[in-house]
Amino acid sequence: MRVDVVTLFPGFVQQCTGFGVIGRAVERGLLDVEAWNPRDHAEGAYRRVDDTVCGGGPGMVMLIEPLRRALAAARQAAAEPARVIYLSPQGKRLTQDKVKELAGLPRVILLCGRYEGIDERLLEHEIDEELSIGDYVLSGGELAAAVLIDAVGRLQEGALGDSQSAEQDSFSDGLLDCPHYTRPVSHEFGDVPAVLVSGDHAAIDRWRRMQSLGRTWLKRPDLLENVALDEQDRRLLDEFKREHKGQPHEQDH
Ligand code: 4GT
Repeated sequence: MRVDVVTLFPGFVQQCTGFGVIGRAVERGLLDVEAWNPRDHAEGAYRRVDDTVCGGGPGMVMLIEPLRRALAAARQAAAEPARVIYLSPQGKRLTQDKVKELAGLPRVILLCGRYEGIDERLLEHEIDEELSIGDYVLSGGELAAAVLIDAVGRLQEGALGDSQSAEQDSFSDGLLDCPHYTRPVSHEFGDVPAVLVSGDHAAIDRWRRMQSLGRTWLKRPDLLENVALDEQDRRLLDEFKREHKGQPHEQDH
């Protein structure tokens, strides 16, 4: 998959994709991340990319033309059609379902805003989709772009060492992940749950499913409204709730 990022800080985006799973995906050619700087497409000795807000008020707004030309250069750099995405707090929330959809595309172009944002007319003419990574304000779209690249990059075929690890992620089936343990089995902080060292794989699968259901019920009950639980799931969740009775809740709801 190819990701082009239109940003005033190309170095920031490149640095963000140099480590761990994503760094390896880039090295293996599973993911190609290219950055385009609107300043390289700006005019005049000062290469202006912004101007004052029409109507008055504080801050600056990114100019149409440098962005338009940077976007055109990015589009022309590869043959595949690209979905153009603007990252902003006004966008639809990025979810794992959306991440899966984007990970299946050959190409996306991410537009990063700075200052007060981008002239609305450029967005109306050039943007296919507007996405937000959450209900908070950042000083620029670059971190949001890096989040999106990480989330879609790790889903590229061959990016994760264990082919199963993406399917076991939180949210991949609409539920939170189960707890994980490693050695030592016995520790001052407590023991690893006995079932996990029992060698009984069916029992381990059941326990993990029960923990996923139970933790989702405890920590993110809103997620449970959007998953269809079968008979077995309902039994496991009921069992979790029974065992959980009397224990302190980790979060109020
Ligand atoms: C938040 C998000 C984002 C910003 C988000 C335009 C100028 C937007 C600064 C930019 N803040 N971008 N993508 N929650 N700030 O996704």
